[in-house]
Amino acid sequence: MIEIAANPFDYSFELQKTALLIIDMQRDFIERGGFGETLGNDVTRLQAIVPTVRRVLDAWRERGGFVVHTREAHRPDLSNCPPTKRLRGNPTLRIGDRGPMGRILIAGEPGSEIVRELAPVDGELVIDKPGKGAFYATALHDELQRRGVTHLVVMGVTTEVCVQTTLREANDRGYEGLLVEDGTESYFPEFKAATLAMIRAQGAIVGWTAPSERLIAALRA
Ligand code: C5J
Repeated sequence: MIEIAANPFDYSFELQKTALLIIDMQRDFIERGGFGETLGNDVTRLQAIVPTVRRVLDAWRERGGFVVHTREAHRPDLSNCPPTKRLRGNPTLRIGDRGPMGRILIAGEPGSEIVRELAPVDGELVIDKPGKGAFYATALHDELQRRGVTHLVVMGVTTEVCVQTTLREANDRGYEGLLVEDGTESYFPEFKAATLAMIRAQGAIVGWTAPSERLIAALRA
């Protein structure tokens, strides 16, 4: 059993029953010319967490833990992208439009790939998801159940959109979720802070949060 001092109280997990779930660390959100930037956001905020996510990933891999990566990626014919999602807001390029890294948020396009530093390796599961939550319209729950996973350690972007939605979906399905505080980021610092507070409020109503250094120290102890 691995135990870390987390918020609002200690979080314990068995490595064999826990997945490291890395949400949407894709070029489309993190690099210039992708979806995040077309919406008018400063992507450097998200780039800044890549080394931290990599440090946790390295420690997790060293212990032989199971890793799941998600990508927000739609079918090329957009049949799993509701028009309401595509038409929302006023981006310079919409989902499916061609940008500098290929078609925006479309599976198989360069922009939908996970950033090079965090690229999946053999044995890690990659889930393409059409929604914000990683459980919606994907095989994630079945894949986790098949492996006996009960706990999820979560990182990725963006904190208040796909990360928070996934943590709430996980909570409803009975998983114990921990969000790595400096392993997640938002284009809006105030939204990140509010999300961390909401997750751990009321006695971990959605889940726990903890800084990466505590998780890494516990993994390497
Ligand atoms: C967004 C995500 N922000 N991965 N997607 O649209 O959080």
